[in-house]
Amino acid sequence: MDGQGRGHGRFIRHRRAIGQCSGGGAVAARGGSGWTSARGPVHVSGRQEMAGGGTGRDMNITELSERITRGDRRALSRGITLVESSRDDHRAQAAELLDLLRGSGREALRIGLSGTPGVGKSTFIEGFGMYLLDQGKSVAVLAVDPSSARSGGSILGDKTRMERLSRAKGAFIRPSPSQSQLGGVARRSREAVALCEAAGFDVVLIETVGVGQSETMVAEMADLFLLLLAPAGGDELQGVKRGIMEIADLILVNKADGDLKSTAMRTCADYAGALRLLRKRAQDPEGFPKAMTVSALELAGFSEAWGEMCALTQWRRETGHFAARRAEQARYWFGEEVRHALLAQLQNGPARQDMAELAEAVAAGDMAVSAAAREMLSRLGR
Ligand SMILES: Nc1nc2c(ncn2[C@@H]2O[C@H](COP(=O)(O)OP(=O)(O)O)[C@@H](O)[C@H]2O)c(=O)[nH]1
Ligand SMILES: [Mg+2]
Repeated sequence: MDGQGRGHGRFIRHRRAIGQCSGGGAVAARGGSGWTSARGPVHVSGRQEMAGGGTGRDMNITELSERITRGDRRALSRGITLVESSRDDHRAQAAELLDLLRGSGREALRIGLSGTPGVGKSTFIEGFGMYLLDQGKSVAVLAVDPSSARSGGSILGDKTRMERLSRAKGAFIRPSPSQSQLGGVARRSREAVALCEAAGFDVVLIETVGVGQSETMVAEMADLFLLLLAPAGGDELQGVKRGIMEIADLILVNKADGDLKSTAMRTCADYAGALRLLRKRAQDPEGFPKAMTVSALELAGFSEAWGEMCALTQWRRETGHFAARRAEQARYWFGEEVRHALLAQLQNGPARQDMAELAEAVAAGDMAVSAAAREMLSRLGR
């Protein structure tokens, strides 16, 4: 009861802060068109700077949030570094920052992009990113890469393939954080997406390598999920996991150029057929999910693909599926955060001692497993 009362008090204080912020945010958002001309130089950060960025513990979160809302790239980078940090004090600051920015009233189109290494993700992001800039959209690129701990960041390693985009005004590229645990990377990436959104980007591209769970996690933070595939013989169609097909909104068969073009068209037809066999999803209008061909190298098929993305997004907005999905995603990440925090609590601090103690009691036959587990949970609740 006591704890609840305290929590409620904090909630009210936060709401007041957000109320103030959303007023300012709305003004900033209206000035959004002005923001385009005020774009600063692109800041590509591969370095793990101190989350405080030199200001250390005195970093003013309110000021940081205001600077992010103004589209300040350095502030955005610093904010992302802060949310990626696992230090307890940084986590608290990150939570405060995200809570303040929640009131920005801005909404980017979040696009997840997945595909196996070599399929052309980096080439596609470079070309498609430039295409979007030409359409007057600002673009942020983030990566969720479970292997980044080993490879040192997929986007950073691929920067040569994103040379133009990384230098372009209106684009922001952020390499993946160097954490090894996928869940951790994904949770923080989702917060980085929120920061980019608050900074006023029109489109946030979230890249992930097609490894195990990472697509599911990216799909849980995206409004649209694109699966990039290579032209292939019929046999390889079986190689794409059904689960991944099921979360795709658009399958893009890349490399539809030169000698590969006819193979790409056949592959595309195969996938279109396979998509039709999947169970219909409520969030899709007739004809979706769809398979199309593109050539990231020749910059072909982008306007068609973007047209489909816009059509799908518009339909989902009008039918309420867009907002419903975001609400569902918020629920999902809340659950993830709590589950993770509980596990961390079990593994650290006094709970770890309690766990060991009760495990011993169980091993010695002094307590039943279920009774010991109940005892453990009640100790956690204290
Ligand atoms: N022919 C052709 N090659 C491409 C295309 N897109 C990418 N590639 C090539 O495929 C290779 C892998 O591309 P990359 O973008 O690094 O793939 P990633 O590993 O998915 O990021 C590179 O040699 C690219 O030049 C395309 O549309 N057509
Ligand atoms: Mg790449």
